[in-house]
Amino acid sequence: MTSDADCVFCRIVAGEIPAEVVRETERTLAFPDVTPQAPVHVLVIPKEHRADLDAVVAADPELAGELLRECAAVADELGVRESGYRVVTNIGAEGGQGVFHCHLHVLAGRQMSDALG
Ligand code: D5M
Repeated sequence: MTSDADCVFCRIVAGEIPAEVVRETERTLAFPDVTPQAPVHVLVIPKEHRADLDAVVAADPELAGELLRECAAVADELGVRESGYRVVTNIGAEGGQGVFHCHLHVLAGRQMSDALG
Protein backbone atom coordinates (compact mmCIF):
# COMPACT_ATOMS: atom_id res chain seq x y z
CA MET A 1 0.00 0.00 0.00
CA THR A 2 1.29 3.48 -0.86
CA SER A 3 2.24 5.40 2.27
CA ASP A 4 4.21 8.56 3.08
CA ALA A 5 6.02 8.79 6.42
CA ASP A 6 5.74 12.60 6.36
CA CYS A 7 1.98 12.62 5.74
CA VAL A 8 -0.21 13.35 8.77
CA PHE A 9 -3.08 11.18 7.52
CA CYS A 10 -0.75 8.25 6.71
CA ARG A 11 0.47 8.59 10.30
CA ILE A 12 -3.13 8.40 11.55
CA VAL A 13 -3.66 5.25 9.43
CA ALA A 14 -0.45 3.81 10.93
CA GLY A 15 -1.68 4.58 14.47
CA GLU A 16 1.21 7.01 15.10
CA ILE A 17 -1.13 9.99 15.56
CA PRO A 18 -4.28 9.38 17.57
CA ALA A 19 -7.71 9.81 16.02
CA GLU A 20 -11.11 8.73 17.26
CA VAL A 21 -12.22 6.33 14.54
CA VAL A 22 -15.82 6.92 13.43
CA ARG A 23 -15.82 4.22 10.75
CA GLU A 24 -13.27 1.91 9.23
CA THR A 25 -13.26 -0.42 6.24
CA GLU A 26 -10.41 -2.40 4.77
CA ARG A 27 -9.49 0.53 2.54
CA THR A 28 -10.94 3.63 4.23
CA LEU A 29 -10.93 5.43 7.56
CA ALA A 30 -13.22 8.14 8.98
CA PHE A 31 -12.32 10.34 11.95
CA PRO A 32 -13.27 13.79 13.30
CA ASP A 33 -11.63 16.88 11.85
CA VAL A 34 -9.33 18.48 14.44
CA THR A 35 -10.68 21.97 13.60
CA PRO A 36 -14.42 21.31 13.19
CA GLN A 37 -16.42 23.76 11.06
CA ALA A 38 -19.78 22.27 12.07
CA PRO A 39 -21.21 20.16 14.93
CA VAL A 40 -20.50 17.12 12.74
CA HIS A 41 -17.22 17.36 10.83
CA VAL A 42 -15.68 14.05 9.87
CA LEU A 43 -12.95 13.31 7.35
CA VAL A 44 -13.19 10.20 5.16
CA ILE A 45 -9.84 9.10 3.70
CA PRO A 46 -8.39 6.23 1.72
CA LYS A 47 -5.83 4.33 3.80
CA GLU A 48 -3.41 4.38 0.90
CA HIS A 49 -1.62 7.63 0.17
CA ARG A 50 -3.17 9.46 -2.78
CA ALA A 51 -2.72 13.21 -3.10
CA ASP A 52 -6.36 14.07 -3.73
CA LEU A 53 -9.66 12.74 -5.06
CA ASP A 54 -8.53 13.37 -8.62
CA ALA A 55 -5.63 10.95 -8.08
CA VAL A 56 -7.93 8.36 -6.51
CA VAL A 57 -10.38 8.55 -9.43
CA ALA A 58 -7.50 8.14 -11.91
CA ALA A 59 -5.88 5.24 -10.08
CA ASP A 60 -8.85 3.41 -8.61
CA PRO A 61 -12.42 4.51 -9.44
CA GLU A 62 -13.85 1.73 -7.26
CA LEU A 63 -12.07 3.25 -4.25
CA ALA A 64 -13.47 6.68 -5.16
CA GLY A 65 -16.95 5.14 -5.08
CA GLU A 66 -16.25 3.54 -1.74
CA LEU A 67 -15.17 6.89 -0.28
CA LEU A 68 -18.51 8.41 -1.33
CA ARG A 69 -20.43 5.45 0.08
CA GLU A 70 -18.52 5.88 3.34
CA CYS A 71 -19.56 9.55 3.54
CA ALA A 72 -23.19 8.43 3.44
CA ALA A 73 -22.45 5.72 5.99
CA VAL A 74 -20.86 8.27 8.34
CA ALA A 75 -23.92 10.52 7.97
CA ASP A 76 -26.13 7.52 8.73
CA GLU A 77 -24.09 6.49 11.73
CA LEU A 78 -24.07 10.01 13.19
CA GLY A 79 -27.81 10.43 12.59
CA VAL A 80 -27.69 13.29 10.07
CA ARG A 81 -28.50 11.49 6.83
CA GLU A 82 -32.18 12.51 6.99
CA SER A 83 -31.61 16.14 8.04
CA GLY A 84 -28.93 16.61 5.40
CA TYR A 85 -25.20 16.97 5.19
CA ARG A 86 -22.48 18.37 2.96
CA VAL A 87 -19.58 16.53 1.34
CA VAL A 88 -16.62 18.67 0.28
CA THR A 89 -13.22 17.81 -1.08
CA ASN A 90 -10.54 20.36 -1.82
CA ILE A 91 -8.09 19.70 -4.64
CA GLY A 92 -4.82 21.58 -4.99
CA ALA A 93 -3.61 24.82 -3.46
CA GLU A 94 -6.15 27.05 -5.16
CA GLY A 95 -8.87 24.56 -4.29
CA GLY A 96 -8.06 25.22 -0.64
CA GLN A 97 -6.33 21.90 0.06
CA GLY A 98 -3.98 21.96 3.06
CA VAL A 99 -3.31 18.26 3.64
CA PHE A 100 -2.19 16.48 0.49
CA HIS A 101 -3.70 13.09 1.26
CA CYS A 102 -7.16 12.69 -0.25
CA HIS A 103 -9.95 13.45 2.23
CA LEU A 104 -13.66 14.12 1.98
CA HIS A 105 -15.17 16.46 4.57
CA VAL A 106 -18.60 15.38 5.89
CA LEU A 107 -20.25 18.43 7.48
CA ALA A 108 -23.62 18.52 9.24
CA GLY A 109 -25.54 19.63 12.29
CA ARG A 110 -26.11 23.24 11.26
CA GLN A 111 -27.69 25.00 8.30
CA MET A 112 -25.12 25.18 5.52
CA SER A 113 -25.02 28.41 3.55
CA ASP A 114 -25.56 28.26 -0.19
CA ALA A 115 -22.20 29.94 -0.73
CA LEU A 116 -19.58 27.49 -1.89
CA GLY A 117 -16.50 29.41 -1.10
O1 D5M B 1 -8.45 20.12 5.12
C1 D5M B 1 -7.52 19.50 5.94
C2 D5M B 1 -8.21 19.25 7.24
O2 D5M B 1 -7.46 18.31 7.99
C3 D5M B 1 -8.36 20.50 8.13
O3 D5M B 1 -9.75 20.79 8.28
C4 D5M B 1 -7.75 20.08 9.46
C5 D5M B 1 -7.66 18.59 9.34
N1 D5M B 1 -6.59 17.95 10.11
C6 D5M B 1 -5.26 18.21 10.04
N2 D5M B 1 -4.57 17.42 10.88
C7 D5M B 1 -5.50 16.61 11.49
C8 D5M B 1 -5.44 15.57 12.44
N3 D5M B 1 -4.29 15.17 12.99
N4 D5M B 1 -6.60 14.98 12.83
C9 D5M B 1 -7.77 15.38 12.30
N5 D5M B 1 -7.89 16.36 11.38
C10 D5M B 1 -6.78 16.96 10.99
P1 D5M B 1 -8.13 20.66 3.65
O4 D5M B 1 -9.31 20.24 2.84
O5 D5M B 1 -6.83 20.03 3.20
O6 D5M B 1 -8.02 22.15 3.81
